[in-house]
Order: sequence, then structure tokens, then C-alpha cells
Amino acid sequence: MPATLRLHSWPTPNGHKVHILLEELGLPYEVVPVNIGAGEQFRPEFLAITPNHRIPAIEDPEGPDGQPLALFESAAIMIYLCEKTGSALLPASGAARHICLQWLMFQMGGVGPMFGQYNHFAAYAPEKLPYAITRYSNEVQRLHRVMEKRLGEAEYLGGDAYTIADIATFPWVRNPDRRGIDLAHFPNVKRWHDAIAARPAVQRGVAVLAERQRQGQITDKERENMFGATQFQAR
Ligand SMILES: N[C@@H](CCC(=O)N[C@@H](CS)C(=O)NCC(=O)O)C(=O)O
Repeated sequence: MPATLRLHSWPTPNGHKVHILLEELGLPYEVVPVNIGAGEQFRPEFLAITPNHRIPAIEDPEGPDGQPLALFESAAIMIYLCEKTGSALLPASGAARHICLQWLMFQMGGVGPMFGQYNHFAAYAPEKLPYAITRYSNEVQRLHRVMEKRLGEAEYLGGDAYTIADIATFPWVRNPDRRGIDLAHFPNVKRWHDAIAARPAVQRGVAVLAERQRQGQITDKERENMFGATQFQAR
């Protein structure tokens, strides 16, 4: 029986990536909620794991050489968990591994930051700045076109098989209406989205902490914790 991992997380796209992977791998884990709207990411015990004060993070009591390991950054966590378990969700070698990592980096460097900035300016910014909304909306559209082309050539982002590149990207493509996207215009992305959404492990992953999801508008306190001066204090 493997030792139980501690998952520090919150029900956001970056959190969902690791929730889904843990469910796919069937690893036992304990969820430690980090309410980022309430400022819990600034607690000293969380900062000791991640100086970047962002979820997700994990603590594995049985890391490499049997020693405890703490990790932050969702892709680093995903690569680690696949290597720890020998999972084919990260192909072991060859071109398939590099192509999977390429699309994982595309998510980390493109989809996540650009879609995140779109969400920020369209949903959370106190002022509606047309330049910023147009800039990130254009990027969201462009990145959907890149995925549409890829998924017209291959069943999954990495190729023939479902991998962590898909797991990392799916939570950002989910709920497309929040980003002004109609998947009817991206039929290959829709086919891929629907296949992933139907996986039982994916459904369990997105249900983790779902009851803690904010209902309704962001409050001033949440805005301050996530985007205000609290973010930029030296720690
Ligand atoms: N590149 C990071 C991004 C993590 C991230 O941005 N997490 C957000 C939630 S989706 C967060 O914890 N925000 C807290 C804050 O801004 O203080 C990753 O992939 O793990």
C-alpha cells in the first residue's frame, strides 16, 4: 500500500490537472484545501512548500530514495507522478515522450497563461479594458485554432494515446462559454473534449473540492487576496 500523498489544491483549472491525474493513477491522496480567495496561499506552512504561493502542490512522504519530496508547478508534479508510478500517461521514451512534453509545455506556456489573462480581464478586472480583453480573446481564439489543427491530425494532443498533455489542457478547454468560445466552431477540439469529459477519472477529478467553488460574483476581499497588494508583499 503506497503512502498517502498530500495534495494542496483548490478547484481551479491548475488544481484540476493534478486531481484528474491522481484519479487516473488510482493513487491514494489526502486533499488539503487552500482557499486562494481567503488568502490561505500565504500561510507559512504553504509557503514552506511553494514560495510562489500558487496551487497545486504535493507532498509525497515516499519520494525518490524513500525520502519525502514536496513539489509545486502542475507540470512538474504530473511528470513526477507518472515517473513515480511508471505510467504510460507520460510515454517512457522516444518521440512519443518528447511530443507529449511539447504539448504539455504548450499548455503551460500558452493555454494556461493566455486563457488565465483572458479570465482576469473579462471576468475579474474592476475596469473593462477593451485592449486587454481583445488581446487575450484573440489569443484564446488563436490557441483553439492551433489545437483544432493538431486534433484534426491526431486523436490526442500527444498522438494516438491519451497523455498528461491532454489532462493538463482539458480543464482549460472545459466551460468554453466562459471564454467566449463556441466549440461548434472547433469540431476536433469538441470531439476530444467530449471523449475526455466522459472518462470516469476525469469526472472524479473535477468533482474534488467542487463544493468549495465560489458561487456568484468575486468579493472585494477575494479580489484583494488574488490580485491586490497582498499578492505583492515581500515574504
Ligand atoms: N504555473 C502554475 C500556475 C498555478 C496557478 O496560477 N495557480 C492559481 C490558481 S489556478 C493560484 O494558486 N493562485 C493563487 C494566487 O494567485 O495567489 C502551475 O501550473 O501550477
